[in-house]
Amino acid sequence: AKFDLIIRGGRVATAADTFECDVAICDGRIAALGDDLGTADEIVDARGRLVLPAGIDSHVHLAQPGPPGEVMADDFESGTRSAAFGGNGTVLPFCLQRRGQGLRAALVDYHAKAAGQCYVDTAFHLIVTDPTEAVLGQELPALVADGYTSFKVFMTYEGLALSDRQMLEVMQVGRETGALVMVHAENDDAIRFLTDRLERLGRTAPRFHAASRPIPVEREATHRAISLSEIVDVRIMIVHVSNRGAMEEIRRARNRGLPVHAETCPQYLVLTEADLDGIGMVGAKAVCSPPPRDFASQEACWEGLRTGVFDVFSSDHCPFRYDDPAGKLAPRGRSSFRWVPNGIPGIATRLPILFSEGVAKGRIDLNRFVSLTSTNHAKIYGLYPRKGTIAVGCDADIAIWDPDRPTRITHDLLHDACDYTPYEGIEVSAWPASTLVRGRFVVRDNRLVGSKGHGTHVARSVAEG
Ligand code: DUC
Ligand code: ZN
Ligand code: ZN
Ligand code: ZN
Repeated sequence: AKFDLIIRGGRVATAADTFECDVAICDGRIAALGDDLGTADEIVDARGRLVLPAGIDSHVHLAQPGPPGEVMADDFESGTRSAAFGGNGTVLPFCLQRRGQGLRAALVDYHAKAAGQCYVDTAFHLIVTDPTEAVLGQELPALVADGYTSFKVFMTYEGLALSDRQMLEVMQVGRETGALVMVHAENDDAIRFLTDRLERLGRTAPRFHAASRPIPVEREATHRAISLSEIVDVRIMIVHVSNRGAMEEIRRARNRGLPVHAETCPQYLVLTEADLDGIGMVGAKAVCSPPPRDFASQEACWEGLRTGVFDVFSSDHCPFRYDDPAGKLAPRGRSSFRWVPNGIPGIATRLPILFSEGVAKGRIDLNRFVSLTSTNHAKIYGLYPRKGTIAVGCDADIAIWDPDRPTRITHDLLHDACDYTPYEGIEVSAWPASTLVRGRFVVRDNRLVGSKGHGTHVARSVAEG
């Protein structure tokens, strides 16, 4: 046969266009688009379905080491499996440098954990926590040249946070290499001050997590991160933006022509701080940072998705089991929210939530959905045009959606290794039924058919402006 596979009769959408056509695949790549393409070893009937670029989730944490006793729920196997069930073809997990550790050494650990385990493709970002002279002068520039073209810095968390001076030093490497610097923007001193004060008042339940990191904490740090980036003249990405105040800082910076990108996440669209309430420790299921805010903040995030303040929509999948002393019920977490592991799962629910709340409800159109969930991730993080669109020559990373498949989110649909989803019970109107990675079905009609080890690590270029 002329092709390996033809996906026939579906409605194809890219970031730019929506059209009906067949998609022919050969040797893992898209070989032709059109009608009457000829013969193939296999024909898949996609009539009545949407054929979209597979999701790229550029913000996930898998098998990330934490403080002693804390274990992340998902490793590379379960995390990439869940990603495939949620319509994703590529995920970008973080490789965390531990203090005292070199970046190369950290990468060796992560590659060992990921090797042969992945169902979808991966590409690591680095997290710089210890910017020594060797890291700044040698390791980072060499790693950017090797295709690790983005790194994250933290402005908060003991053991992770960098000083402003250190941020500037790391940003300078971004400037010199063309790499993108991702920033977790929250004011560490303010969080500590507020946390200490809450604890003195006995306000230690999970719901006080939100009060310990109010909007000004995030807005101030966002402003400062932008200012530091302006001093160095480097492109940055403000990750997991939760509210209008931080968003306005970004909008102003962009209106001044600064190269500031921004990301928001599902938790800021469909959760609020009320999800941190509940009997006992149940609110710990929604403990993430920045915390979910209020309905006005949700509306602000939708506005940012619509108007282009946000370039990307990612999950920030950072899973800890709930009913587990190595997870959300860590013993010391019962004494204070301060010790509850920060982060929530969401790698499989990101796309159905945005499709359903966004496209189906008329807040964004289908092409914007594709840019926010795939194309822009590929462009900003240096995977384009290999990934992120449907065009001849691209990797055949495709999600086939049932555009009209009302589904109630339950944890058992997600196939991760966590034991809950913060989105339990939410009704979505559509679901990605099948996911192909480089021309092979990983999930087919909601069943796992791929093999772990099909997913490969992808080197990235420095991104387009
Ligand atoms: N930041 C993240 O990006 N993920 C989880 C926790 C955090 O603070
Ligand atoms: Zn072939
Ligand atoms: Zn973060
Ligand atoms: Zn994260």
